[in-house]
Amino acid sequence: MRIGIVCYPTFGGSGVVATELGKALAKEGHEIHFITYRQPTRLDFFNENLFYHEVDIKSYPLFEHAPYELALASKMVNVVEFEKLDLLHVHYAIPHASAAYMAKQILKSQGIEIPVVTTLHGTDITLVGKDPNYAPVVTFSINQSDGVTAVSEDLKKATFEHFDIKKDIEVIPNFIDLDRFKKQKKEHFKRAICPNDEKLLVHTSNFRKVKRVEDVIKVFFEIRKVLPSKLLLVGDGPERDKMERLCRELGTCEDTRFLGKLDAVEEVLSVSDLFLIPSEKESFGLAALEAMACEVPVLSSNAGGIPEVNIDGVTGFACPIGDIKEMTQKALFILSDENLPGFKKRALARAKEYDVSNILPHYEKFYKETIEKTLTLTK
Ligand code: GMT
Repeated sequence: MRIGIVCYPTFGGSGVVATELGKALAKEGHEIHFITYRQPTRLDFFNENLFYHEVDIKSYPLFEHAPYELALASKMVNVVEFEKLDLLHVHYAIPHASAAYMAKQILKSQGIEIPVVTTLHGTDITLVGKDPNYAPVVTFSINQSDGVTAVSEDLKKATFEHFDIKKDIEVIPNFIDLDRFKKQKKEHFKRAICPNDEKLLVHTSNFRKVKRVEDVIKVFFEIRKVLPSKLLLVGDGPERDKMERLCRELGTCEDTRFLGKLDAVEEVLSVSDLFLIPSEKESFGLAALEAMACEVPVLSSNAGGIPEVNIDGVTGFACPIGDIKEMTQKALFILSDENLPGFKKRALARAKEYDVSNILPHYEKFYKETIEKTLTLTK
């Protein structure tokens, strides 16, 4: 198949999933055309089946905000026409689904029928999407998509709750490439950070409010009182300054390191003992899956779709949002010498279920069905 993939090119989960999906499809022989405003962060290797089309956003003194959605729709029209695409797959509804709708209508006027698949990722539904300033367009463009997928059962449920959706939504969970995300031998790194064999805790995120990074620091503050441990915070975002100040207030700076954005996050995960993800909202929690693939148990909140991935009491624990006391108790339970090996083993076993080789066929099947359905309807 010839597939156009539209996504955010940044470190965010939806962009990562879209890029990894494109790379995996290209390896299977499909021709993949990424359409976005910058080279996706994870589009980091050459494959003869991978192409990248940059959306050029022209500004003009009259525009306070350059109309990205128009430039994107125009680019989609252009790429579908000239590359003879079979399908457009847009990740994150805003503004990709509505731009795809516009592109579809323009192409229709030229006698070209292009099926559109929209994948819902989380905040496009649970936070930004349901805002009344966007909701009518989000509802309309989801209903106009030829196929809709969501990354978890919980997100599917939330979509029906928040919007008047007339379409079926197929749940296709996120996935992981276990060839890349696996425990690596990085003991020298562990010794440098934990010279006295302390336990190593890690959190990775985009440091937005919904991630509740303050809970990571508070739980660590409590754990550190009873168990020698260190904390690594990977990523960057709007809350980072505040979090650095919180560490100073609590006096945990000595045992905490802010590593910023890291490409090779699997190297850090390889030496970690516990991954913390106490989010307020989380449709899936790809970061938790990446940790589990590196044999790291997960201490999470029970928000959204996280408990579908992190099985409570098996691969870690999923605690009530903001419950520092319970999170601390459960973290200490996991980190005990007798429990840790079992949690690590089960985390890896669970991650294996999400290997890309298991999930990719679901997307391929869904594409084929959507193409057939769309073409039958328009005959
Ligand atoms: O977490 C973010 O804010 C990034 C966001 C995105 O769209 O880039 O992540 C969402 O999509 C990921 C991939 O499907 C999911 O693993 C995350 O759980 C989801 N984030 C939220 O729902 C907050």
